[in-house]
Amino acid sequence: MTIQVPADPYPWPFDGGLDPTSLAILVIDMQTDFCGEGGYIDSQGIDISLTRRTIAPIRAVLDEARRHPEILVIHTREGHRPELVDLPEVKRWRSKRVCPGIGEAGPRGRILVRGEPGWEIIPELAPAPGEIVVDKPGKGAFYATDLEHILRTSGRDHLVLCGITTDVCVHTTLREAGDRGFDCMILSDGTGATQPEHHAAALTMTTMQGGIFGCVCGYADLVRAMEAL
Ligand code: C5J
Repeated sequence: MTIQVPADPYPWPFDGGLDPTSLAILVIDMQTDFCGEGGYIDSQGIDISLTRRTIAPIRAVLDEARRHPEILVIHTREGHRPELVDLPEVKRWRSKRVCPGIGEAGPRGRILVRGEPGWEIIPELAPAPGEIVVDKPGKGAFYATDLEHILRTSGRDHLVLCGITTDVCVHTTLREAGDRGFDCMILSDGTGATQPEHHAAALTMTTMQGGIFGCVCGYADLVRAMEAL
């Protein structure tokens, strides 16, 4: 039986049925700095319920994916080395314009610095033993990481993207993946942005022109499809 996810604007994957051996689930940057109390986003006065709304949907997807050992689960973390040698000066400068910037002290340690409490993945979505964690210095998960090498080596052509934020790290990764020939699907309720209109626009941009960057579905449809594997 061929199982496809009823996504918008095409049933996913585009080239046949869902195959756990070619599927990877990317959980992007579910770190305290982006969705926890005292993290980077919270320190900017932004309502973290906008990013925290993704936790339950992602958890449901992970619970089901973990029942299928052939599905590859990859978590990413945005962050910089403590010496900040991998932090471009312009990124540091921009980040300081609204609140304590990247590398500076915040309530959850130095902001977006590897090893600090704020940089950790939130406990609700902690990687399970054996799941891959990719540390990235940029917004996209392909830049300056071994993500592409891992995906190619393990034969993954079909990527599910969830995490935060829809308009920044999720969309940058989506675009990087599309140019590399991966068939991508974003979870509409498993992603979130600091401005709801940006979230909506990022999803619309994905599906325009026949699915210029991929397609979009709700987490429950993906879970149902995985249950049927
Ligand atoms: C941001 C991210 N928003 N993970 N990072 O700076 O989207």
